[in-house]
Amino acid sequence: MNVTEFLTRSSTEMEEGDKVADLFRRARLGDRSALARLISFVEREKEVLSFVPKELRTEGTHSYLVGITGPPGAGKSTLTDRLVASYRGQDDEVAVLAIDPTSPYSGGAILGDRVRMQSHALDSKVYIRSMATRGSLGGLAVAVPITLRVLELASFNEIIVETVGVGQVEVDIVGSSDSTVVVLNPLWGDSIQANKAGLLEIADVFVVNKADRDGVRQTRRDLEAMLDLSEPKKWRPPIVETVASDGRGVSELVSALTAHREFLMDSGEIERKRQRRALGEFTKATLRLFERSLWDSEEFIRLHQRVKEGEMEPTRAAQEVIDRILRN
Ligand SMILES: Nc1nc2c(ncn2[C@@H]2O[C@H](COP(=O)(O)OP(=O)(O)OP(=O)(O)O)[C@@H](O)[C@H]2O)c(=O)[nH]1
Ligand SMILES: [Mg+2]
Repeated sequence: MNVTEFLTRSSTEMEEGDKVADLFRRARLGDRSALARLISFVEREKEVLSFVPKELRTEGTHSYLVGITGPPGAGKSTLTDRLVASYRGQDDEVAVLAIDPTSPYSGGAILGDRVRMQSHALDSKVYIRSMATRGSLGGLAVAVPITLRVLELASFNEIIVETVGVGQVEVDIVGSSDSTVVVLNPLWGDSIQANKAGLLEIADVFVVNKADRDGVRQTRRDLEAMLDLSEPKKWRPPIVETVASDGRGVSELVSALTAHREFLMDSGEIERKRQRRALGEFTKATLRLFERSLWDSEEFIRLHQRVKEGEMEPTRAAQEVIDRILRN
C-alpha cells in the first residue's frame, strides 16, 4: 500500500469519522466524557482532527496556552492548581494537561497530581487530564499537540500543560506554548541545571517557588546574571517569587502572564508562535504517518530485506524508498 492508498479511507473508517465528528460536537457543548474519548483516541494514535465538523472549524477558536515546567518536585502542580483557581475567578473554563506524571523523575503518581489539583475536582468548568508517555516519546511529541487542538476545539479559555523539564521532547512540548513558565526553587543549583536542560531559552516567566525557604535572593541574582549574559530579546522574562502552597505571589504570576500575553498580541508574536506550532505539528505528523505507512509498503520491506542481506547500501536504499514512494 502506498501513501495515497493509506490516506484513502474505507467506508467503515468513514462511519468512524461520523462518530468522531459527533464527539467533537458534544465536547464543544461541554460533554466531558465525549472529550475524554476523543483524547483516548489521540493517545491510541487514531486520526481525529480530520473529522472536526465544519461548523466547529470555521470559528477559529484560540485558547491561551500556558506551559509549566521545571525540575521534579518544584511545585508545578501546586502552582497549576493556584492558576486554575485564578482563571476560574474570572469565570473562564480551564483545562490542565499533566504530562507523564508517573515518570520516575517526578516520584508523583497520577493520583498525587489529582490530589494536588483536587480543589477543582468537582468544578465542571475545569478539566484535568493526565497523559503518560509509556516510554514512547515519539508518540507523545505528536499526541500532545493534537490533544491541545482537541482541547482548543472544546473551547477552553486557558489550557495549562504541566511537564517535568528533563528531556528535549518535554522541553519542546512546553516551549511551544504561548507563555512558558519555568519553576525553580531557591538554592538548588537549579538555575545551572535549568540552563543545561535548555529551560532558560524557553522561559517567558521565571518562578522561584518555595520562596518561604532560604536562598531566594541568591537564586534571583543567578537568574538575573544569566539573563544579562543571554542575547537581549524584545521580552525579558520577569522573575516572580511564589509560595504555591499558601498562595503568596500567585497574583504576581498571573499579572506577569497577562503582561506577556499582551506583549504577544501587541507584537504580533502570538501569530508567529501559532504558525511555528502548526508547522512543527505538520512536520511531526507527516514523519509519523510516513514512518507508519512505510511498513505497509512492499517496496520498503523488499529494500529492508536487501539491506539486511548486505545486498544494498543503506543510504542508497533510503534514496530509492524516497524516489519510489514520494513520486508514486
Ligand atoms: N515549602 C513549600 N512547599 C511547597 C511549595 N509549593 C509546593 N510545595 C510542596 O512541594 C511538594 C511538591 O509539589 P508539587 O506541586 O507536586 O511539585 P511538582 O513540581 O508538580 O512535582 P512533580 O510533578 O512530581 O515533578 C509538595 O509536597 C508541595 O506541597 C512552596 O511554595 N513551599
Ligand atoms: Mg506535578
